[in-house]
Amino acid sequence: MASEQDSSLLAAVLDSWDRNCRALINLLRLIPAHALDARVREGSPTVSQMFSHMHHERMISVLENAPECAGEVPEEEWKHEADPDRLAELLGESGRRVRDAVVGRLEANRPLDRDYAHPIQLLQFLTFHEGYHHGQIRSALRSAGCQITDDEAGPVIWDVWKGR
Ligand code: NI
Repeated sequence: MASEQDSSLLAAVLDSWDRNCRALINLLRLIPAHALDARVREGSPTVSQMFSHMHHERMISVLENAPECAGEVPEEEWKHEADPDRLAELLGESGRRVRDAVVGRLEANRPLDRDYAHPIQLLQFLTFHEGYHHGQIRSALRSAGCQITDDEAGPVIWDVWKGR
Protein backbone atom coordinates (compact mmCIF):
# COMPACT_ATOMS: atom_id res chain seq x y z
CA MET A 1 0.00 0.00 0.00
CA ALA A 2 1.26 3.40 -0.93
CA SER A 3 0.27 5.35 2.15
CA GLU A 4 -1.56 5.27 5.44
CA GLN A 5 -4.51 6.98 3.81
CA ASP A 6 -4.61 4.31 1.07
CA SER A 7 -4.71 1.55 3.65
CA SER A 8 -7.52 3.16 5.58
CA LEU A 9 -9.51 3.63 2.37
CA LEU A 10 -8.87 0.01 1.43
CA ALA A 11 -10.03 -1.12 4.87
CA ALA A 12 -13.28 0.83 4.36
CA VAL A 13 -13.82 -0.74 0.93
CA LEU A 14 -13.20 -4.24 2.30
CA ASP A 15 -15.49 -3.50 5.22
CA SER A 16 -18.25 -2.62 2.76
CA TRP A 17 -17.74 -5.92 0.95
CA ASP A 18 -17.97 -7.73 4.30
CA ARG A 19 -21.18 -5.84 5.09
CA ASN A 20 -22.62 -6.75 1.71
CA CYS A 21 -21.84 -10.42 2.36
CA ARG A 22 -23.32 -10.29 5.85
CA ALA A 23 -26.51 -8.59 4.66
CA LEU A 24 -26.94 -11.22 1.93
CA ILE A 25 -26.62 -14.10 4.39
CA ASN A 26 -28.97 -12.28 6.75
CA LEU A 27 -31.50 -12.00 3.92
CA LEU A 28 -31.18 -15.73 3.32
CA ARG A 29 -31.73 -16.36 7.03
CA LEU A 30 -34.96 -14.32 7.01
CA ILE A 31 -36.50 -16.57 4.38
CA PRO A 32 -38.50 -19.57 5.58
CA ALA A 33 -37.12 -22.75 3.95
CA HIS A 34 -40.37 -23.39 2.07
CA ALA A 35 -40.15 -19.96 0.44
CA LEU A 36 -36.86 -20.76 -1.29
CA ASP A 37 -38.92 -21.96 -4.25
CA ALA A 38 -40.84 -18.67 -4.60
CA ARG A 39 -40.58 -16.93 -7.99
CA VAL A 40 -41.64 -13.54 -9.33
CA ARG A 41 -43.72 -15.35 -11.95
CA GLU A 42 -43.91 -18.67 -13.73
CA GLY A 43 -40.64 -19.30 -15.52
CA SER A 44 -38.59 -16.87 -13.38
CA PRO A 45 -35.79 -18.27 -11.26
CA THR A 46 -36.62 -19.38 -7.74
CA VAL A 47 -35.26 -17.51 -4.74
CA SER A 48 -32.85 -20.39 -4.16
CA GLN A 49 -31.69 -20.25 -7.80
CA MET A 50 -30.90 -16.56 -7.42
CA PHE A 51 -28.69 -17.25 -4.40
CA SER A 52 -26.91 -20.01 -6.35
CA HIS A 53 -26.45 -17.66 -9.28
CA MET A 54 -24.85 -15.01 -7.04
CA HIS A 55 -22.43 -17.60 -5.69
CA HIS A 56 -21.67 -18.74 -9.25
CA GLU A 57 -21.06 -15.17 -10.41
CA ARG A 58 -18.54 -14.63 -7.61
CA MET A 59 -16.75 -17.91 -8.31
CA ILE A 60 -16.53 -17.42 -12.08
CA SER A 61 -15.36 -13.83 -11.60
CA VAL A 62 -12.52 -15.01 -9.38
CA LEU A 63 -11.59 -17.82 -11.77
CA GLU A 64 -11.49 -15.48 -14.75
CA ASN A 65 -9.75 -12.62 -12.99
CA ALA A 66 -7.54 -14.00 -10.24
CA PRO A 67 -7.30 -17.78 -10.77
CA GLU A 68 -4.79 -18.15 -7.94
CA CYS A 69 -7.75 -17.64 -5.55
CA ALA A 70 -10.30 -19.74 -7.45
CA GLY A 71 -12.28 -22.62 -6.02
CA GLU A 72 -14.72 -24.97 -7.64
CA VAL A 73 -17.15 -23.17 -9.95
CA PRO A 74 -20.54 -24.92 -9.74
CA GLU A 75 -21.48 -26.73 -12.94
CA GLU A 76 -25.05 -25.54 -12.68
CA GLU A 77 -25.27 -21.76 -12.48
CA TRP A 78 -28.94 -21.60 -11.46
CA LYS A 79 -29.09 -24.65 -9.21
CA HIS A 80 -32.15 -24.94 -7.00
CA GLU A 81 -30.62 -25.78 -3.63
CA ALA A 82 -33.25 -26.63 -1.04
CA ASP A 83 -30.92 -26.44 1.97
CA PRO A 84 -30.40 -22.86 3.21
CA ASP A 85 -27.38 -23.93 5.29
CA ARG A 86 -25.66 -25.17 2.15
CA LEU A 87 -26.39 -21.88 0.37
CA ALA A 88 -24.98 -19.96 3.34
CA GLU A 89 -21.86 -22.12 3.32
CA LEU A 90 -21.32 -21.56 -0.42
CA LEU A 91 -21.83 -17.80 -0.12
CA GLY A 92 -19.43 -17.71 2.81
CA GLU A 93 -16.78 -19.41 0.71
CA SER A 94 -17.27 -17.26 -2.39
CA GLY A 95 -17.34 -14.07 -0.31
CA ARG A 96 -13.92 -14.96 1.12
CA ARG A 97 -12.47 -15.90 -2.26
CA VAL A 98 -13.54 -12.61 -3.81
CA ARG A 99 -12.01 -10.72 -0.91
CA ASP A 100 -8.76 -12.69 -1.11
CA ALA A 101 -8.59 -12.19 -4.88
CA VAL A 102 -8.88 -8.42 -4.57
CA VAL A 103 -6.49 -8.10 -1.62
CA GLY A 104 -3.99 -10.42 -3.32
CA ARG A 105 -3.91 -8.40 -6.54
CA LEU A 106 -3.66 -5.11 -4.66
CA GLU A 107 -0.78 -6.38 -2.57
CA ALA A 108 0.95 -7.70 -5.68
CA ASN A 109 0.17 -4.43 -7.47
CA ARG A 110 -1.30 -6.37 -10.37
CA PRO A 111 -4.53 -5.69 -12.28
CA LEU A 112 -7.21 -8.36 -12.60
CA ASP A 113 -6.65 -10.68 -15.58
CA ARG A 114 -9.73 -10.04 -17.64
CA ASP A 115 -12.13 -7.33 -16.54
CA TYR A 116 -12.27 -4.17 -14.42
CA ALA A 117 -10.12 -1.05 -14.48
CA HIS A 118 -9.04 -1.68 -10.87
CA PRO A 119 -9.33 -4.76 -8.59
CA ILE A 120 -11.63 -2.84 -6.21
CA GLN A 121 -14.19 -2.58 -9.00
CA LEU A 122 -14.81 -6.30 -8.74
CA LEU A 123 -16.20 -5.70 -5.24
CA GLN A 124 -18.31 -2.82 -6.49
CA PHE A 125 -19.62 -4.78 -9.45
CA LEU A 126 -20.60 -7.74 -7.28
CA THR A 127 -22.21 -5.49 -4.67
CA PHE A 128 -24.28 -3.90 -7.43
CA HIS A 129 -25.15 -7.31 -8.88
CA GLU A 130 -26.23 -8.65 -5.51
CA GLY A 131 -28.32 -5.56 -4.72
CA TYR A 132 -30.14 -6.15 -8.00
CA HIS A 133 -30.94 -9.76 -7.09
CA HIS A 134 -31.78 -8.77 -3.53
CA GLY A 135 -34.64 -6.69 -4.97
CA GLN A 136 -35.75 -9.57 -7.18
CA ILE A 137 -35.75 -11.93 -4.21
CA ARG A 138 -37.91 -9.54 -2.21
CA SER A 139 -40.32 -9.32 -5.17
CA ALA A 140 -40.46 -13.10 -5.53
CA LEU A 141 -41.26 -13.46 -1.84
CA ARG A 142 -43.99 -10.85 -2.15
CA SER A 143 -45.51 -12.66 -5.14
CA ALA A 144 -45.57 -15.88 -3.16
CA GLY A 145 -47.27 -14.19 -0.20
CA CYS A 146 -44.32 -14.58 2.13
CA GLN A 147 -42.89 -11.09 2.03
CA ILE A 148 -40.27 -9.85 4.43
CA THR A 149 -41.47 -6.76 6.25
CA ASP A 150 -39.41 -3.60 6.62
CA ASP A 151 -39.36 -4.21 10.36
CA GLU A 152 -37.69 -7.56 9.77
CA ALA A 153 -35.28 -6.31 7.12
CA GLY A 154 -34.26 -3.12 8.94
CA PRO A 155 -32.01 -4.49 11.68
CA VAL A 156 -30.35 -7.27 9.69
CA ILE A 157 -30.00 -5.69 6.26
CA TRP A 158 -30.12 -1.90 6.19
CA ASP A 159 -28.56 -1.45 9.62
CA VAL A 160 -25.70 -3.77 8.65
CA TRP A 161 -24.83 -1.20 5.99
CA LYS A 162 -25.42 1.88 8.07
CA GLY A 163 -23.95 0.76 11.40
CA ARG A 164 -20.93 2.69 12.67
NI1 NI B 1 -27.41 -11.85 -12.18
